[in-house]
Amino acid sequence: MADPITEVAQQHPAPDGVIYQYGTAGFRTKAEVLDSVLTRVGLIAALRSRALKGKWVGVMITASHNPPEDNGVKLVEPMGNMLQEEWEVLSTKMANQPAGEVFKYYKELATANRIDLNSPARVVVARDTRASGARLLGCLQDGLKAAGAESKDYGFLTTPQLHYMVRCLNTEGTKDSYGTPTEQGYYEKFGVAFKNALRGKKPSGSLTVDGANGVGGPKLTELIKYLPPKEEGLEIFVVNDNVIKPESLNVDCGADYVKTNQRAPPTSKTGPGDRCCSLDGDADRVVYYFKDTNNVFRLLDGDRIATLVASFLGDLVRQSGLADSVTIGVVQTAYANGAATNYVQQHLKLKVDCTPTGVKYLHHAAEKLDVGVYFEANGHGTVIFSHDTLETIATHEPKSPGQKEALDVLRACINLINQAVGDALSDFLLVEVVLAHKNWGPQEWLSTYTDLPNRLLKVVVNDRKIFQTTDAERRLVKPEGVQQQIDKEVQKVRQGRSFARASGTEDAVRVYAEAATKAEAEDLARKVAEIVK
Ligand code: NG1
Ligand code: ZN
Repeated sequence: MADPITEVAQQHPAPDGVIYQYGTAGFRTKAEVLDSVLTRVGLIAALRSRALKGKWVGVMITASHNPPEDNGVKLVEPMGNMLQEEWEVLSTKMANQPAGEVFKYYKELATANRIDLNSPARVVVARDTRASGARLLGCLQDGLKAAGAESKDYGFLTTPQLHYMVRCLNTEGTKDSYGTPTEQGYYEKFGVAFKNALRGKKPSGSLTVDGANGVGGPKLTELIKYLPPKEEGLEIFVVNDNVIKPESLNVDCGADYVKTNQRAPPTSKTGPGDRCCSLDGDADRVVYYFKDTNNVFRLLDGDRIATLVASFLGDLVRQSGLADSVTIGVVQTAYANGAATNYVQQHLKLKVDCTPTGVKYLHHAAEKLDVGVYFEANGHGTVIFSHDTLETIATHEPKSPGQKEALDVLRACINLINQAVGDALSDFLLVEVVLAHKNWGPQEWLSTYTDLPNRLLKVVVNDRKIFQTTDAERRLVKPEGVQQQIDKEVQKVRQGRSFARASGTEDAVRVYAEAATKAEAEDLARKVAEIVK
């Protein structure tokens, strides 16, 4: 009889000819070819937990903003961070082993990483609302069982909720305890923090939240029960929350639709000045938008959230009397609008770091700062505070009632921010707190700076792997000569900036261009797309 691991690998064979890769967001592709991957991710998760002396690691089954027929899976480290890069490589190798080789590779990994295969392994699992989720969960559990891992299934959760659970489970009962590892614990923590951060300020009007017909909708409906009643707090309308019809997930709604098409979901019925935001399919991304008085759609994307939050935290730090001991920095990618970068550097006078695309790079750069505000333009991000900074803020003695007031808000904001990972629910509550304190509506927020017109294009090429970049993906080193051609086009337009890079999640090259006018930005993007084609 075969050993249990070979047996499950053979029960869930990989289809011929498919090559898998653990990319910026884990494994992600058509759900129908993912069974074998899930089983092997079960094996890897067990090994990863054992390598970490039995700490809980997480497995999230989701394909975020991708279409309903896709699915994916990503691993979560014990503190709620994304999987270590070295293990991404091992996961890719495991996913591509022939079934007969899986057990051998499993043992090889154990030997190479000095893992005792009889030691405990603990894995927590959750999934989004995709139709394929239940089947893929079964494949994952087969892998976990074969590897002898203890597992905890939270059912449906947003991705950030799963990250939260992992961090809570590993810090339970310690001085770094992050919260109670239950859904209720999550809602209570963020509900209390929201109330404390508002400190009696009432957000103006209401907020309409588009749940992308994904898991974020019902989870937000639950969270609302833990927020202050609408008379004292924020009135929230949840729309596009149809999870009974999984084929509607991310279709004509959600953060990616809004950001890519620069328009509200067609079902949107809000009037001028009404605040709206859209989550993505697993609720780790959020973008805001509204119609101005001329009924023109206005987007407030991740860059805007970063600038709003950085400016607010900067004020609180100063008003608390902490300006000399705590510095704030903003981390962006090349997709950040040039006007946002300029605003942070020139107006807020804060440092900006630029990293390659992918939250793990931003998170890593933000970890080096006292307070690191990081957001991708698409609305994926959060704020993290260093250990020393948390200590400084916790122990600071205010010298006036004004300082105390600011310090109390700052401390509440720290609790309101999901520091494990970008979390659309926690992010939008934070935005609402900032707007309430500043007494701003979306128009005031938009008026802080004017975005440079820009265009993002997806170019299908023969082989995207030949496109190699440097300088945080802002310049191509290969294919040779291509960057020089791009530079030539960029120089022809005013305030021009453009770059091309291979997508990490789709089989395409993305071209970004911005310029002083819409026409120039569109033209530049088209020219650069022609060059890379
Ligand atoms: P790729 O496909 O590598 O551009 C996209 C997003 C990223 C990030 C990842 C993971 C853009 C331009 N790119 O990456 O920001 O969110 O997906 O979800 O939005
Ligand atoms: Zn997502």
